[in-house]
Amino acid sequence: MAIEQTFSIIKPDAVERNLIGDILKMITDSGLRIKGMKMIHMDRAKAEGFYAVHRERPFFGELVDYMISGPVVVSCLEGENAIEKYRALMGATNPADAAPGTIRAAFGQNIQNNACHGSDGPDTARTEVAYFFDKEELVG
Ligand code: IDP
Repeated sequence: MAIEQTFSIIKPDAVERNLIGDILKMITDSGLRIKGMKMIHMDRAKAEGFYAVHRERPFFGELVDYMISGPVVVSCLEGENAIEKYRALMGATNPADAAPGTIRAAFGQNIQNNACHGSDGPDTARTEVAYFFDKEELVG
């Protein structure tokens, strides 16, 4: 199976509740490696650009408000089948539907404040990693 990279965000609700370490532990326990990582506080333009694909959805404004409500931890993760593996580890978008043992089942609060983001495919992964990281920041 191919070695892939994917993009992760530990979202503001999880950072606020001091869950960075717990979530990173789940990520590294899954075998994924951290290629690059930083804590940032997005401004509105950065968050709107990141979620541009959702611009027409009714929750877009609230989603952007939430994503800029506090700092987040962004990372580039690497490993075999990393994109699918991380999506499975996160669980369903709505924590109420997320399987036991997933990050969102453990730490998500509701369909919006769901603790983490992960890229949904190879093209998105490439775009999202490049949106937050320069090449020289991917040192892992
Ligand atoms: P994903 O994060 O599981 O890929 P998407 O459908 O791409 O899910 O949605 C992006 C983010 O938008 C979700 O992670 C969540 O924070 C938020 N979101 C999705 N659906 C809703 C909704 O119905 N109400 C409010 N926020 C939502």
